Amino acid sequence: MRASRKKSKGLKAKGKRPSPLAGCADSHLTLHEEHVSGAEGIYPKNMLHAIVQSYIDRARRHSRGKPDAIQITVERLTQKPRQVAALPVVTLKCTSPAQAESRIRSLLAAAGISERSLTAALSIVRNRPVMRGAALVHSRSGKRVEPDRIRGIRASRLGIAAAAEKRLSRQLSKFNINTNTVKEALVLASKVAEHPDIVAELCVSDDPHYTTGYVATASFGYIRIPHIKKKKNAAGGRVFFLKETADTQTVVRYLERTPVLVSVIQPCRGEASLHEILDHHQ
Ligand code: PML
Repeated sequence: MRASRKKSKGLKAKGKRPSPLAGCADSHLTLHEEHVSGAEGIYPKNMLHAIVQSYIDRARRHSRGKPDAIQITVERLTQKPRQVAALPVVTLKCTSPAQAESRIRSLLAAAGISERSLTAALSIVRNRPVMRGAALVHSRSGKRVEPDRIRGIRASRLGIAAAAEKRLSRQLSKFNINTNTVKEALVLASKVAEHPDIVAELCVSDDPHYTTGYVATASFGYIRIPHIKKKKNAAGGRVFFLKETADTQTVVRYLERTPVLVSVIQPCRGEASLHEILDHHQ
């Protein structure tokens, strides 16, 4: 599901022109539209009607406001989804964007990401316009290798099995974080981390009111980072760090085309300090 809205006339009234990149990042958007919300999943055929209805309801009551258009695409999978486990979830103790940056540096360095790659990634998630998809950055050289820097890579064909979602909801409820935003980000991060050539992911939401981001790796799990940015900041994005030896096309095909279904849930923890997370990992 993709919901979009015509851009407000405010831009014109102030004599501003939209950035030549704004709105082009999503292939479904024109220069005059902006993204409101999006979601996807993998479901059995008999749930189709209920799911389409629930996506329409979600699109109509998103915190970013009412959409002018809701597009829903239904696709039959021709390949059985690969079943994977969700990454374990933990929330890093963090009280400010400055602390978040220093902790992200420590976590990503421990995951094998070089200073140069980290600098490239931070500039991607802080700059405007926001890419709709993710950037691919080599984990040592910091080289960007996504084929289209405006569109980026859209991790797609992913979902969570109904029983696993119930278990996940129960776990997340213990820590008051049982929301679609957390569950969907976790499903995406779990698909991404499953690829042997992806070393880590950094994500900052571009929602100006959502200030929790995450770092995810196969071995650390899904580490939520509160206060990753200041409120009202609409910058954000995703960076997938690749091994230098990765074949970019193969990774992109996996991310965009291979169906992956989360069917196992690992234990979730509450808050932990950086040291607890690093020690837990050893
Ligand atoms: C997004 O999809 O916009 C990013 C969501 C990040 C969720 C982080 C969390 O709260 O776990």
